[in-house]
Amino acid sequence: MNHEIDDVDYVLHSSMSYEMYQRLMRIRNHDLHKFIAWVTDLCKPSSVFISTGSPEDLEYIRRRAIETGEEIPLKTPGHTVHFDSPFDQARAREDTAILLPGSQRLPFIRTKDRDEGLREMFSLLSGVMKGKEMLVGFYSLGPKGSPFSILAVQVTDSYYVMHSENILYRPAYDEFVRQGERVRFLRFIHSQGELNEMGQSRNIKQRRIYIDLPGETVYSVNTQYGGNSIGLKKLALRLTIKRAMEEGWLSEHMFIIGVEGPGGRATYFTGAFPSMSGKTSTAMLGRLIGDDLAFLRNINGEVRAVNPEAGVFGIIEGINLIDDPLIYEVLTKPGEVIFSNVLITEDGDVYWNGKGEPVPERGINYTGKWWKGKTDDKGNPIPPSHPNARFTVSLKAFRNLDPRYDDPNGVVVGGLIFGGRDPDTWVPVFESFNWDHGVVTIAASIESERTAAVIGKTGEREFNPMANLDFLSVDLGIYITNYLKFGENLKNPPRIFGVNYFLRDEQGRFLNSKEDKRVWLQWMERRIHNEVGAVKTPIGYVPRYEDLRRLFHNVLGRDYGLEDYNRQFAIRVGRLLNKIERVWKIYSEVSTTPRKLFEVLEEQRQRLIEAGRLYGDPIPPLKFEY
Ligand code: SPV
Ligand code: MN
Repeated sequence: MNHEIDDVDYVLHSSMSYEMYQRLMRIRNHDLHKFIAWVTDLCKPSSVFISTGSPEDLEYIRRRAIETGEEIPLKTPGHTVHFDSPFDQARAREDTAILLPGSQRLPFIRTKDRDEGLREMFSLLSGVMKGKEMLVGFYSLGPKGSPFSILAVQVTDSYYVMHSENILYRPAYDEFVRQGERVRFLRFIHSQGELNEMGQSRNIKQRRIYIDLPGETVYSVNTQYGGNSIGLKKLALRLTIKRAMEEGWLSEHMFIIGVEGPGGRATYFTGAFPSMSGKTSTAMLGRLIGDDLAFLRNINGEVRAVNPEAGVFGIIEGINLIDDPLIYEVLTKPGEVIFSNVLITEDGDVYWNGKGEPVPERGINYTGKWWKGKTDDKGNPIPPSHPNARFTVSLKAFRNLDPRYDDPNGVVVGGLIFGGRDPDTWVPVFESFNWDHGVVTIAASIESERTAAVIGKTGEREFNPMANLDFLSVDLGIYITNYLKFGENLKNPPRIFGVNYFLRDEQGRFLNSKEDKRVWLQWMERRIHNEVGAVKTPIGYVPRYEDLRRLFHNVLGRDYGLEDYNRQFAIRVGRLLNKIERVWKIYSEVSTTPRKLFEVLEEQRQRLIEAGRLYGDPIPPLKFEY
């Protein structure tokens, strides 16, 4: 099944105005023309808008988003709110699948027979845009004209989706025109489907997100939530991971930041964390390049990274003046911001959970009229804003934007950070012995408690290698093999660090305060420049007490007690061994797991057993050699 249509030119002519036709024809790429003709023929929109990304076109989309009610303007200039259905507030794992031929299956990945999936999708999309305008946008994932970059076309019937993409991605119509026949592009087709009286997707039961790897196309229907509908974000990630495997690079769910060290130098880090586990708040502590996605390539033996995005689709809950002053500023000053699933207050402002203001008595949220004490059908309280409520804003709005955020050559990565919500196993910060050790025992071993970023019960411990499991489109073993291989040809491989902000005591109290991560970042920065030593433990290098004491003093102006150090950085032998067992079991069920992974895990197991025999469990870090 492919995008074939008999008379491309006739279909294009008859479905759009002459001006729009000419815009499309300026891109001399027959594949593109065929594709647009095919989608038009399938979805049957009443008109087509081809966006060139010009200021007028961007303004048109903003205006239509408001006129159609997809967005509601607020009193602050540039601010709008979009509401998704109460049943469409997060990524829908159950409705998302990778289409594969026949009975092919991939461990941990929802797959579906390709023919069957396409048939179902085409029937859902058939005539779905009748009476609506179909929007076509052209974007570049990554800085334009960069060896990292990948071009993409979005087709949607939602002004909100296109408005979001105009903020989040680099417009690239001109690049399509320039490259013409040479363009190879990713394709995203989205329809919000039928809407209810609140303008929300009505047929959530028929929500489907299907990823077709051979056609490099993603289809998404009967959904509006950004993570399901904004093609270039998590849907593109499935396609770019596939390309990365074919071409030997890494397409990752990571932030990119520059951490300022002594003398104002910037050392660049990427960081992978499952959603809602401290990723954005960590990113804000550095000079921002990206908060969610990264392309990493080996360029002349160095790892370099770019952000495929140009904006932030961030979690808003808990953002307040004290904890996140930089984001708070962006969300409260005039300028283009789309809020989603927050509360609109009576005076046309927004309120979200944890904003640091008294909860309003009433307002409007994704459930319609809202008042304090409102409950759902089952009697559960409805909070003013959804825990996964978001904001969409350009990177350029941030004061801490790194000057090299759009550098076509990317930045040199000094360290990769991996973290999760782990109450009882990992220490707050540690460094692997080397690339392979880090890839296997840190990155590929992430376990994290589930959060509201995905539909389902929160709090369960989930395996989430590289914080990328939800987005994998290739066999996990092959993905890990590619990671290990990537490290082989590096002259000076980046360091790999694990962090854990969520360590708790027996009473469930956090062992660290929110700002401690500033110290961990500074420690990692010094490690990369070989300016601090470390304690060698069975799981890797752990900070020395005196270094942390100094850093706590310099960074936070606070004393750091030896007792805290011993508690936080104790090596929890039993729990670490249990973790190895769980991770081992998982990988042993994946037939493509590289042997190296088991070797590295086995070495770690032996080190832990030996240390446990010598020093007991847990082991205070001072027991180990300095
Ligand atoms: C995440 O949940 O990891 C996000 C938002 O960054 S979403 O687009 O839903 O994936
Ligand atoms: Mn994310």
